[in-house]
Amino acid sequence: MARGTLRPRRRRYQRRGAGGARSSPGLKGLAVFGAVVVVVLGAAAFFLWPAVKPAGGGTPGAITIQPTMAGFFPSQIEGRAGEPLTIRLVNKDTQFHTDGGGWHQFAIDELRVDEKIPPETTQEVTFTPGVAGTYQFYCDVCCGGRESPSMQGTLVVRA
Ligand SMILES: [Cu+2]
Repeated sequence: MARGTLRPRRRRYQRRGAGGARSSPGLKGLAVFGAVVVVVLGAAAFFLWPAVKPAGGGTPGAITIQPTMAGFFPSQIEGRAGEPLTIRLVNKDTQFHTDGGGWHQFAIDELRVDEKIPPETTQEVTFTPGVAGTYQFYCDVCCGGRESPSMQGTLVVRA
């Protein structure tokens, strides 16, 4: 009984071995398919890269903030004392805004950060907060300026 079941199994194994010898056209097909996949993905990456890459090159690890007429998004960010912090400011407002002409600002008085962002541009600012604490950042060029509670945000710097 045991031998009876073993034999067909062995035969199946041998057939598979013969199939392996015949599989070279299949391998060639696979290689062609692989080459096509590489070319198609390469072309897709080539054409899509401008759409997905961060605007303006972009610093790795940068925190993206979008300043708008309604405030900063996000308005709460974090950093570490002694470590450089890069903020990427993405201003999507147009020059046709009557209040401030589409300009925004990212300023932190205590850290002497003062960046003004023209309409429809992306700008980065890098600074290193030396001391842990909570800092207010604000925009003073639109929507009632600095006193407007919506045009403020908080940077928490951890030790
Ligand atoms: Cu603003």
